[in-house]
Amino acid sequence: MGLNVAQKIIKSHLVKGEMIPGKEIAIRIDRTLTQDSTGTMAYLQFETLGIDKVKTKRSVAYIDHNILQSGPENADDHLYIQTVAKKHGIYFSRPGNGICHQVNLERFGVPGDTLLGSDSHTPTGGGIGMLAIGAGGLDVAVAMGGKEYYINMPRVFKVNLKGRLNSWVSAKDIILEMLKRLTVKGGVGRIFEYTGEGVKTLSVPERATITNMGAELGATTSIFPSDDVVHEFLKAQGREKDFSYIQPDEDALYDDEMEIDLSLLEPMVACPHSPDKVVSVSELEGVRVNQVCIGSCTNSSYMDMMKVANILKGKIVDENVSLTISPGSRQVLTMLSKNGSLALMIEAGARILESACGPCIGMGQSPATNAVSIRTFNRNFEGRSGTKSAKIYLASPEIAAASALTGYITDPRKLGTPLEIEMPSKFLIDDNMIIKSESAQKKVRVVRGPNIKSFPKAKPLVDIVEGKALTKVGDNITTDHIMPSNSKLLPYRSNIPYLSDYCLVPCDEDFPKKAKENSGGFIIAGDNYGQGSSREHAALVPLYLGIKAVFAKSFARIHRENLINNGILPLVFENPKDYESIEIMDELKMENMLRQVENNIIVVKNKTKDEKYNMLFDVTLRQRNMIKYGGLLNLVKKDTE
Ligand code: MIC
Ligand code: SF4
Repeated sequence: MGLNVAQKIIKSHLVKGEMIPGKEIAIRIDRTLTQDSTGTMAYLQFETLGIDKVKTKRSVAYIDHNILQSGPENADDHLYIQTVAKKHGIYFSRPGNGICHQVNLERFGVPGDTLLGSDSHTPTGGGIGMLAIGAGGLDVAVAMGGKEYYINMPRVFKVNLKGRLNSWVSAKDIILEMLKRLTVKGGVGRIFEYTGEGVKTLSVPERATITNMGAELGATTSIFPSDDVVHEFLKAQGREKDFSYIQPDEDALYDDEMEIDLSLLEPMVACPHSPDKVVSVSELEGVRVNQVCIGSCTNSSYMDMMKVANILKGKIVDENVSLTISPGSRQVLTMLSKNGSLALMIEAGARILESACGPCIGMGQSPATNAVSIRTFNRNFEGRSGTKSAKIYLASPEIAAASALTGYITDPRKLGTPLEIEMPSKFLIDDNMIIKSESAQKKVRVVRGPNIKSFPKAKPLVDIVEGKALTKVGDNITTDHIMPSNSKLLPYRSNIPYLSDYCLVPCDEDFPKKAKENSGGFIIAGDNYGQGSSREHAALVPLYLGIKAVFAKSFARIHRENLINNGILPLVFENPKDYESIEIMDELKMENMLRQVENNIIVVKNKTKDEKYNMLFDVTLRQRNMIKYGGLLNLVKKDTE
């Protein structure tokens, strides 16, 4: 039987298990990436494993998120990461070198390899045929230690691309179409594999936009084949030796299938406050825009920036719009400055920001109260920009640039003659901002600033687990709700006690107080709880607050793994109606847990209402053990004893 691309890579990395959808498998991880907002915690966890040198083919630590230095905290974290990286043979991409996913694509990604990254947009690497998966920092730490990564074998979903995009329609519109059809939970347990004649019409950066934002579908990852287009891209990056063809077999089978006719797509926009609220741009024309932000790991490639420069050329940004542009990497920024395109942007009135995440994670450029901001980013969750009342729309660079000029959401097709931008046959290659530590350097002193606190550690399961239902939230709660991140909070990613005062505050202001007063308890949630980022802090902070279990209608993949890795029970209502019965401050109790934990159903008593609920605990043996022994670190230590 023929294999598809995802199955081929999984098969060649399979350490344990069978490739049967839903069954647990373990795969070898070739490469890892971390960024600074999840990295500090990941390296603190890595250090506890007591390993001298990372055991991967290549691990890279990037600095791209926490780049505002309004106090010593971020700079201290950077110094910690830089020194810990040097000590353990990890490459270090210095601040200014670019966004991890963009730099990874340019300089490190290898078709056919596996990559595990402590960032949910790690699947960007699928644009060159890597199996690239986002995970919590602890999973990445363990992979750096040479241990396999466990997932349930995903269903591989074939997305057959037909035809080619019309002028002014862009790769962003393909992924917005996917989100429109499948929603933010449509990808849970799936890998999206793009095939068909339309694939060869898409460049690597276009493919990477699609695989990047596949994270918003909740997918395990997304992947394109490695073909001549990838070959040309790697050649232009001076990395031809990293290339190999990876194509699906002719008789490859898929678990699901859909088709997108590229020629039928229109420019589209995702409306506030969810990436799946997608409408055609024509429905929004005339909406006044106050801010336009171009960049992020979704749309900051050289090709995207060149489109923007050409749209802005010789024009001036509308007087009511603030336009910011963050090129994705130093490579992109240098090329733009050398070929004069940067000048075109500056002349048009753009505010050029550092090559980093910037406004995407609320690190500056929060919009005005009630403002409308149109962004080329991938997430528009309420409050993520730093302004709760702001309305964030997501769109292609073409729509963003056109709207910056007119001051209204604008259909780029009105700009007239289509752009013709050539993919460079040679990118500018300069890796001087990457500190290449090839071997362990035991003598390096790891510098730990005063803001770096130890992280909470889970405890083994006890027989009676009880407490109050501290809060009850609705569907699609994001990790940005559970553990908000913005310029004020990101500096404290290595200080869990500090962060604990902000946990779930966007949903329930009193949650931290209630958790502290009651020595912990439970969270009651709707569908797709924990969607969005990979931040382990959304589990570590609840652990610190004494949260013992989350009762939800369903969970997002990475967050569920993070909960289990930290010994918190992710329980799913067998009967979703029970969600309605539980009220805030009801007293809940689970008895005989040392026995119950072996079952797929755990019985919960509501002492206040004298009711019982069946909660599904559908996990693998290994996950059961993590809950029993108190999380992944304890399990790994037990395994190596
Ligand atoms: C995000 O886009 O939400 C982030 C910030 O990159 C996160 C990581 C984090 O919270 O540090 C992600 O996507 O995983
Ligand atoms: Fe950075 Fe935004 Fe990409 Fe997250 S989504 S990695 S914050 S650019």
